[in-house]
Amino acid sequence: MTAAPTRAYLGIGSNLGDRLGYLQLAVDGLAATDGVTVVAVSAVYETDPVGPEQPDYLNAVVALDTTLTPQALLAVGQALEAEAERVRQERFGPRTLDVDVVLFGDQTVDEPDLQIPHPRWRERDFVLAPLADLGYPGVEPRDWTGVRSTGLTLRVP
Ligand code: GSY
Repeated sequence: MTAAPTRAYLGIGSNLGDRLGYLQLAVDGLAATDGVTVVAVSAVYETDPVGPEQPDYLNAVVALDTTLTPQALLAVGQALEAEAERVRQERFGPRTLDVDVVLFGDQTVDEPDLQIPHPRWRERDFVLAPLADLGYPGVEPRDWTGVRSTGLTLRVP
């Protein structure tokens, strides 16, 4: 018997190089992962950086159903970051690809390397705007700060 899948929401962001290409790499990689079904991908937003001075980000949120554990899903995200040749330098600094497990059903995780729900998701308009776009319950569209529509979209394979 297989476990019932859990609906999870992953934030993806890029502010170096081919930003849209790296976001698409993340969506494609998630869709190709055993135990993951990509359900929907939000619109792509251009967002002011939160953290040290650095280029603007492209951000989106991926809704998926998964039979993986939160830790295994985190590992998938980290492998995709590595595939995008992300170099870990400054904390909160620029990156080719960031994949964050923001929400995982109604589960909470509090481990050194993984906190779910993401501790700052309710303060981050670059996460809330895409979640509102996906119709996430309790997140209503409003005037977001530092978040601009781009008209760009990501393919769901
Ligand atoms: O936490 C995700 C990486 N990140 C971002 C981001 O994705 N978007 C914006 N706008 N600012 C950010 N600062 C960090 S760190």
